[in-house]
Amino acid sequence: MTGGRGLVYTGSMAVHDMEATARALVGPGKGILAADESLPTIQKRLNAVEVAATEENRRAYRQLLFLTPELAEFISGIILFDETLSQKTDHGVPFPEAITRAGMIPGIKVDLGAKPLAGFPGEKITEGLDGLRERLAEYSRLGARFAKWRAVIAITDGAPTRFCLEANAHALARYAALCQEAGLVPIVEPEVLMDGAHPIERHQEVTEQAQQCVFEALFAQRVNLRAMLLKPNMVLSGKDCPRQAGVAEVAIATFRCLQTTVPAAVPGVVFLSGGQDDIRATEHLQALSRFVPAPWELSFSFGRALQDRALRIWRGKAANVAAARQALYHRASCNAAARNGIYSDSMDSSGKTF
Ligand code: 5MM
Repeated sequence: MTGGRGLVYTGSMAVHDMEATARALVGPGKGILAADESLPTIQKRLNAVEVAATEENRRAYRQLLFLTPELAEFISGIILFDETLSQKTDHGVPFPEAITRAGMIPGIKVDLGAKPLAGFPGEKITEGLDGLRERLAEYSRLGARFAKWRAVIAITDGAPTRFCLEANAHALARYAALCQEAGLVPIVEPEVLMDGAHPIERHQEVTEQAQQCVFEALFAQRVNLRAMLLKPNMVLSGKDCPRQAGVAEVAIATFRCLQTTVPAAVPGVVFLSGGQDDIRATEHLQALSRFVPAPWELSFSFGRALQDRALRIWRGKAANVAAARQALYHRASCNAAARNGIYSDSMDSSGKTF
């Protein structure tokens, strides 16, 4: 079977199914929960609330998130880490199946992390292409229907270099092409970090360059733009910049960047939160909704901005699971409302502990 732009279908899902999955992931009022922390990252997150990062605690924490009642009202899909894809609920149901039964779509992070880029001190390249075709076939067999790969771009005086942007874009496009060959929808994530003292204008300039490189590479490598999602950073002032841009300014800079770089064929843009305060991330999403209807759906694929409060409530105690789930449900509902342009401060100032 062949699809748009001559793609040959060899996986378990036809091209039109991938396009339908991509659209479902950005369906009305829904966004994605990123729960794909790698081992070092989940260790950091669990240790921060004084929980040991054992395999069982990682499983228990992910179970808390995934089995949150009615989460599918606001969450379309969940990104898992390799280990999690093979783990099971207390009742022995594999997580991908439990997520599907709950009405959400399971996905998988397939990159192997950002490593130092040889010859370019301070810059990083994301690895994981070797053997990826085989890993994707296995992930698909285990139930994943979409995938994610994150490139990490830092801003310093001399960085990012054009070489770093192009090398990461090339890898993102190689990954995306392999995903589509396997019938998985690729989420393409070029993250320009908010670390640094740069003004918002510099973040906008670099984000625009990074996204331009990504779409040039995707086009060159014949990726079907209708069967993928872009996961970008919002355009922000550097964390240590003395002047912090306001909410409206962030929304305008972020939208202008997308307008300049993202073809209309892409069904959706799902923002990462990148270490922003969770409520501020929701406010930014709400401010971006003023640009709707845009050529693409504007939604979220937050990790920390959805999970942080739930994690801090849980602290590894079974007695706290219900309250932690309420906190996750609440943040998901706020971000879904923000997508629809109907979030208001009052949703977060109702006196609840979360
Ligand atoms: C959940 O964190 C993801 C995995 O990070 P590591 O590979 O560093 O462990 C990360 O890619 C995440 O999906 C995105 O950055 C979005 O999460 P945030 O917290 O930025 O919204």
